[in-house]
Amino acid sequence: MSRIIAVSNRVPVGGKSSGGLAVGVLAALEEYGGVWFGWNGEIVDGDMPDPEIERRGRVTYATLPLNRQDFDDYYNGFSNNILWPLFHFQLGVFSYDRRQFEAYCRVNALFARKLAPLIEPGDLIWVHDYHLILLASELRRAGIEQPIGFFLHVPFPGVDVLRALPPYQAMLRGLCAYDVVGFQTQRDLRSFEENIAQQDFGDAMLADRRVGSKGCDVHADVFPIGIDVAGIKRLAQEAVGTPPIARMADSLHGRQLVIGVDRLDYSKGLPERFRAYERLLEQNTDLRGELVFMQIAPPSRTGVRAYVEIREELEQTAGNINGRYAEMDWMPIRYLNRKYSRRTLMGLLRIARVAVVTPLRDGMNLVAKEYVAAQDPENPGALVLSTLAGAARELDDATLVNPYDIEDVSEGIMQAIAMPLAERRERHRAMIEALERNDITRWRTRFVDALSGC
Ligand code: ADQ
Repeated sequence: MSRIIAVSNRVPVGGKSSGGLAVGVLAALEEYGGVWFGWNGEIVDGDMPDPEIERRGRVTYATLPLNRQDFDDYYNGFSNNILWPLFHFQLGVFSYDRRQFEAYCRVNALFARKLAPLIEPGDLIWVHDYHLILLASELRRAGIEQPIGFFLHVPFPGVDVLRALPPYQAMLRGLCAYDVVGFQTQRDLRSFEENIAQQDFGDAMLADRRVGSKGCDVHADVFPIGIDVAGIKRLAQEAVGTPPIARMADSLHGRQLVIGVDRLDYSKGLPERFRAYERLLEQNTDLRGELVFMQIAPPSRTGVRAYVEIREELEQTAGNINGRYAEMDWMPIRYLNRKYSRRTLMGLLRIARVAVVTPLRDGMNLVAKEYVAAQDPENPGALVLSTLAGAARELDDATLVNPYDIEDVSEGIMQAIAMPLAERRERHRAMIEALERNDITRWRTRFVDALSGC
């Protein structure tokens, strides 16, 4: 069995992470063992040193700090202020800075140089996400000949959107240097194919899962990320008896819990969601005092202005709604900006009667899947899910809503609250089956099989 060398921008060594990539990669690496290479979250003033190696169970972590300038320009700049909004169709947030692209190229090259000595014959290299699109070409330049695969956790934009990025050709060429390129949904794969076909690479061929043209020959396919269904079920069950979940359940005083769990990010549709909940209370006076909406949103990318702004907006909106509707013994919204252990989070999902997962765009969205897996099959809650999350493809038995349409989201929540037990059970059964068919093991196995077939 080959070793897997997973590479991602950020590696959360032994720490809690509220990011979907980390959850997926860790589950895959723990299963078969391997190396996880990337940034350790620290910032230094001098040059990037060689990676520190630390073994924990089946996973060897090889991590290094980022230089301050690279943190600003490669991480906050090109990755999170240029590629992230572009790939999430948020052109209003997107702005371009050539210096930041240069930093992106520099860090991809540096990562390749630091990683190359750790690679052994027979290894398979699996690169994750939009921060490292240029890594394969840099690794090839460093003499690495082993198969290299890339998985994009976020959506891939269509031709018209991607062309807003001045160096879009360099990014497409970067993707073509991989042996395997994986996407979350068919829609993303199609966008990639269209981009290649309309590129100036020469005549493009799209056949047999090979996307090819003069300058590109790559196995491109859809690998929707899954979850560890049985593990989450177990965690959620165990959590119910623990003090934090028991205290939380007590504090509801028999009211129904509506929950949202997302990194604090403008792509997650949080202001729209808050307003939809407000509309629900506005239009259904009988629900006032009967529901508690808890939104958990740990801050992320606090160095990027758009994230500071969305945080302020949410604090204000939550404050306004509470100010308008709260009673002495009832607070309509509980808004929490912190991380929780996986167990506590799964316990909270289990006791929630409704989950609202309404991103404006999302590659997949693991919280939607985790909510379904955490439910008691005898008395499951209902999921309100954005049609613009990749997860809507597999979870089409959720109550699907357009996240931009506040009325639609508000009606979706209402429908979920009122859903009869028999219908909740039926929908839950269908969704669990979909999750079990395509769990985290299948995601990893299919990708690694495709890579080892190269
Ligand atoms: P994210 O945008 O981070 O992931 P998501 O898929 O929902 O979004 O994953 C978040 C993960 O973090 C979940 O496993 C969740 O349980 C956990 N989490 C969230 N809040 C937390 C908290 N307060 N404390 C602890 N844990 C918390 C990116 C893409 C997604 C894609 C994933 C995986 O943007 O579209 O689904 O990668 O590919």
